[in-house]
Amino acid sequence: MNPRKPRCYFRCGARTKYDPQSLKMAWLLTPEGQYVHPNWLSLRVHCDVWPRKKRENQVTVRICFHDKCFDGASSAAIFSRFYRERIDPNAEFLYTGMTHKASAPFEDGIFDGDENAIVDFKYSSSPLLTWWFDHHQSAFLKPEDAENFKHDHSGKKFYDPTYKSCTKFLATVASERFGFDARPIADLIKWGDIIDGAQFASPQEAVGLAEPAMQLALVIEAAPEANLVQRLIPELAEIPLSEMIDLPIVKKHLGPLLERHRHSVEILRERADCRGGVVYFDVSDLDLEGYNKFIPYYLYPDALYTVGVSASPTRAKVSVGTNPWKEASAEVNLASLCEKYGGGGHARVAAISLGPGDLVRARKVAKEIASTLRQ
Ligand SMILES: [Mn+2]
Repeated sequence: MNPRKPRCYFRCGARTKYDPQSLKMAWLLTPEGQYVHPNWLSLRVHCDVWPRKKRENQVTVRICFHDKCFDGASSAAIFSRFYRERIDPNAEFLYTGMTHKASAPFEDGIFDGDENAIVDFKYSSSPLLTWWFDHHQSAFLKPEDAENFKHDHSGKKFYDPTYKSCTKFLATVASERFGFDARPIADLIKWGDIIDGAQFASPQEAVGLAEPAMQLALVIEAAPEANLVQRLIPELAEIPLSEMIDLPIVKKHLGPLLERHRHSVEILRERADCRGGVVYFDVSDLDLEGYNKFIPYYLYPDALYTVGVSASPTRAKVSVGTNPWKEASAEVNLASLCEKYGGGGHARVAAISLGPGDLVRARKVAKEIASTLRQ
């Protein structure tokens, strides 16, 4: 299949060749005789503007992915492409973004597809779950879930916390076990691994945001638009990253977000308190949850850890990270440290999500963790 040419932009049969230049200009004629602006193309996933007609016997695949995360989005994109190429070319994909919440993440009725997949997110022991790929150390909410996974013999649920990204893990498993050709999306895999594994050459590369992948990651993580990532995933599976940032729905967010990013560097410069190798900051009074997590190391290249408190309408959050350009002690495991407070994550990056009204506790926990990490 030609990866540059999506099969069908419109469910009702209108077809168009993928050409970003002409797409910007041309209005498209639907089978009902209406003209539609190409900006509406991306609404096709979660919108009733275009009536969704399920073809008879068409398999629907519900993909739950780690929301507002480049690795989560690229894992969902790669899973869709893999499924279409190796399992069922006619499947319809539905996407649900998952966020780490203080309460249970899987609501009743969430697994409503003929097949249900979770990528880059916690395991669910629901019998409705058919595919699972994750690399987070804290992948199991309860010991019973880990036990359930251990006894799963479906051959479709995969876990490996040694991978730096779910993107690379998923692409590797799909290639080795299911004959998926990952070569056309090699660039996406490379950047998924760099971004989720924080494998940047320098803090300047991570904070400068010069690469298309970095700019797209910024939009995915911070664009204030509901269901944006769901709409980007189908494109991400098909077109190069350099073209992704030219899509109108990406472009309209990019300028303001880059501006905001530069502003957040200045805010953190004012707020950061660096002592004993730990940068502590509290931005919970500002609307800054999606700040770039490398800014503290850009400002304090010699710091070993950061502990930050931030807030959004849905949660208060304590983020804990290790300077990826420094040799940190192998004994310090931030996921284990955060698990003590009900959080989790990876050995070198972890977080604790509390209820939106729990700021006092978030600050107390953050200060405790900062003093534990100080030398
Ligand atoms: Mn990940």
